[in-house]
Amino acid sequence: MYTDPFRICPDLERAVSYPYNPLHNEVEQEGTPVPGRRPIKVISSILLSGIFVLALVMVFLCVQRSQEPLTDVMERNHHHSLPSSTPVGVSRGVLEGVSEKTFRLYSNKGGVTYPWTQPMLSWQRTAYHFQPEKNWMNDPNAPMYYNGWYHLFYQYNPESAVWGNITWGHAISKDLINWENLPFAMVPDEWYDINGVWTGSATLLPDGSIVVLYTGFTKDKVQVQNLAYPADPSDPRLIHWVKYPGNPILVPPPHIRDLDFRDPTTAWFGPDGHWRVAIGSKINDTGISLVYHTTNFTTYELLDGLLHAVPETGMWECVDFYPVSTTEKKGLNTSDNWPGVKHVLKASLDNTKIDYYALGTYYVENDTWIPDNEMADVGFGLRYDYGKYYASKTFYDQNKQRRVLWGWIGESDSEDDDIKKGWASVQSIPRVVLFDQKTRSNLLQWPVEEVENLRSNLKEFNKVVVGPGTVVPLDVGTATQLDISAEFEIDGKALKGATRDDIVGYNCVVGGGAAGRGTLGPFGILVLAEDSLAEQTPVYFYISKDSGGEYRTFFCADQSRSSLAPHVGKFVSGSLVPVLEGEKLTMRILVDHSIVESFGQGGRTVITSRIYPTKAIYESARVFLFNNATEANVTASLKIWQMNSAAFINSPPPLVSIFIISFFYILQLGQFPFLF
Ligand code: DQQ
Repeated sequence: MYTDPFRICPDLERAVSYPYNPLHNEVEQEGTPVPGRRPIKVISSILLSGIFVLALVMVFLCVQRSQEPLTDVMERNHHHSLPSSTPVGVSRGVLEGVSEKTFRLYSNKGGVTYPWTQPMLSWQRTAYHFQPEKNWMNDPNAPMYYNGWYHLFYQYNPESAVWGNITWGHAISKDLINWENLPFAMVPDEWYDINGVWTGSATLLPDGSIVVLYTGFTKDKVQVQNLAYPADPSDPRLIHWVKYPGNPILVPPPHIRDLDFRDPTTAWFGPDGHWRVAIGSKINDTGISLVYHTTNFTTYELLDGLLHAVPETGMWECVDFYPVSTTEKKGLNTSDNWPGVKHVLKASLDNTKIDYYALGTYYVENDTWIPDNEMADVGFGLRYDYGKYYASKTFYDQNKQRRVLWGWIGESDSEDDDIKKGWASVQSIPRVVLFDQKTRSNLLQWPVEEVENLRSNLKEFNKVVVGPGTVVPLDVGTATQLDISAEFEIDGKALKGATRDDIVGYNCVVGGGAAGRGTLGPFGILVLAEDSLAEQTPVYFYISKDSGGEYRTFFCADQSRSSLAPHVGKFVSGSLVPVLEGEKLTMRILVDHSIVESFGQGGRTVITSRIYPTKAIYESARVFLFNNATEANVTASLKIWQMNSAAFINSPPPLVSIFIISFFYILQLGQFPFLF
């Protein structure tokens, strides 16, 4: 059975002796071959050998493809161009009523903005983040675990590296890290989604069946909600999908504009026997979440009240709503609700392209949600990620009792550059989400444990002292695929002596980045830095005192010197990070070519940086410790692993599948499926 593509190679090793043993034994035991069976044996041997050789070749090709040098993939993509009617650099998505999909800052310059070479662009492609082989991708859709496989669907443009023609791409994985790409799950081919099969979510019903609700953009440019389900639920790979013939199942209600009604959530079940689904919208400039009740997923009742609304936050895209346990370190199913459970409400803000969340209490009797802290309501308070991260979605992984968060990491280079490299966007490393039982005021996000299987060649650095205004190179070899875990202690005398004035009013964005010097920071790690430090991406802490004399710690990432190319996004991002009494300062950084995901204090504050170096690439990329504080010594201990590349294979064509299936059938049962 072709069930686990990532174990193809070990199985091939076993195959060398196993299929031929029974024939050999039969002759040995009985002395002479069985009369009358020789023709079948001959035919089957020839067939088996043929299949074996073909399967070997196909598997080899399949695996080869996944390991194909990226420059070759680039070469193939290089000739790809936009449909002639699609000018480069125009706004994308806004006319259709969704958030801007182009990085506008540098996309309307009318030409390639930097003399990128193919090796430079090839290097940008990630090695262990999920991305399709080519073209445009945005939101993660309907993530789920079903019959042994993790499924990820994603917004995809099969024709180009810019947003448009939105189709559902589909990939499956055994471990959320190594992926097999499958045929498109849904394409825009019905009047109710002909202008785009937009974002949606999956709900696993108690009887094991799956329903998917998604937004379709109709032929008349109206956002409607549609229902879809697997054509063959016994297929764990869920290859074929059926759109419900009665679609659309929801159209915008009278008080909602046609362009402000999208992205249905995973449904949750209430004690009254009704399922609830939330859908994002806005009224004037107030972002809202509508709630519908249903018992059958084909007919719905809109509630008069709203789950929640926040003035001046604009359209809410990709609303997510789920419970978190305040007592246990495990995830909850979306319908779980009992005393002590808190609910997370997340909205992706069309106006700012930021994912905001808040913790609060859900009242199932009237389907409303109230934030714990009104001053930090959705749209004003906590963000999942202070870098490039949008349109995220969680799912409950019943396989490991955890809630897993996916997020779309878009580009911050120009469209011309995306077209040249042939692809745009990646998905973040999936993160486990937990309520922070220590602070009780934020979530913790942490890369799924499976990513640690890619670790190799650990290098440890113990108690390295970094003096004020110095950098210390860390010899880790090639530094473009790393998992870095670091701990920092700051000189206690300097900490005590810090005056309030020289550090007051600090925040990551206006604090001068990693070059702005205070008594107690910044200090941290330079990743993707080349020897002269002309290109570097600092990830760092900065400690300040607030007006009451309390220490406040910031966790920041500075992209301002990340690239010598002028026309790419160079932001300084980050935020406050809670540090409790007795805690050391800790950070974890995943470096994967042009993506750097940084987790401060166990995932209390997270920053994703999308960077485009020109020199700090391949063997020239290095790692340094740095301390730009004026007075404090910092002591750092680090573990740094090289990260292997994940496998990403494309689904073999049907004929190849037959050979491979036959091959594995023979391996497992010792006989050819069609002859005996
Ligand atoms: N992306 C989808 C919409 C969603 C937006 C369209 C968020 O359904 O609102 O590609 O990025």
